[in-house]
Amino acid sequence: MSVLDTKFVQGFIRMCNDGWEQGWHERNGGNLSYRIKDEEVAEVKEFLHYDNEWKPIATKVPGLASEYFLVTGSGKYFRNVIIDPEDSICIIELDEKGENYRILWGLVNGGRPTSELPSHLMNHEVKKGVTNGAHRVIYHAHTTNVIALTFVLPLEDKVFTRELWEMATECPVVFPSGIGVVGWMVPGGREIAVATSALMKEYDVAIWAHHGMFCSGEDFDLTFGLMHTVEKSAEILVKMLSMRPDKRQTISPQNFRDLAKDFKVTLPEKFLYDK
Ligand code: 2HA
Ligand code: ZN
Repeated sequence: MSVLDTKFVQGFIRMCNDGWEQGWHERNGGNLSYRIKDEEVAEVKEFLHYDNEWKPIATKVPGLASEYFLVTGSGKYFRNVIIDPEDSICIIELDEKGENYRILWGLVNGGRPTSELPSHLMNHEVKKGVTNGAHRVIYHAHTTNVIALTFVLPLEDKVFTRELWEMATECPVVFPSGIGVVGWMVPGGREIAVATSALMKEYDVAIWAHHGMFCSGEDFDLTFGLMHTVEKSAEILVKMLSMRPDKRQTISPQNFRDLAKDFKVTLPEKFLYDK
């Protein structure tokens, strides 16, 4: 038994590789984090090293005090995670104030957790709160078609949500609360983390204009599936807009209401506006 043999670490590695194979992780693009369950911490505890120094997170996440996370490393390539996970990913622990972290395992050749750690942790803090602890995965990817759309659609939650819902019938069932959009901001810091985590109170998906996407979910399957569904919908929209600028026919607001009834989801009326 080792850290790498555990189911949660295997699931994390597989998700990194799945994202790489989708083409969402050029060079060191994208990052992934998982809030580890207590029983999973117990499984790996004997392999953790508690002698590394505490480092500032650059934001405060008191709601995550003393929690453990599995995260990708800053500057590491998703492409390499599957062949050398111990070099590419790490387990960190937060202090009892949620202001500092220390590395307990991984990044054996040095390095630090993802440059987007403030965004990941602030999103985790919000999602842990609003889902009663159910959400555990935060995923950032450079999804090509969603990025392309941020150059041509207005950067408004209601436009991205509605247009992406219209591109595939299952979309409103997969992301019924909709999608938030952050205008262009400098990545890597607290400011973009504050903006993103504010959207995560309402949505499971946040788009960073001209950069990529953040998704939140309960487990690796749901979170990868969410990213995949939104990006596939964006691909259909890009293809559609490439054929002609308007739609000859589409899914109507009433169609969405009928779907919501049968599939037992709540679709906020603010997205079902007349165009
Ligand atoms: O390079 O994706 O947003 C990692 C990133 C930064
Ligand atoms: Zn990025």
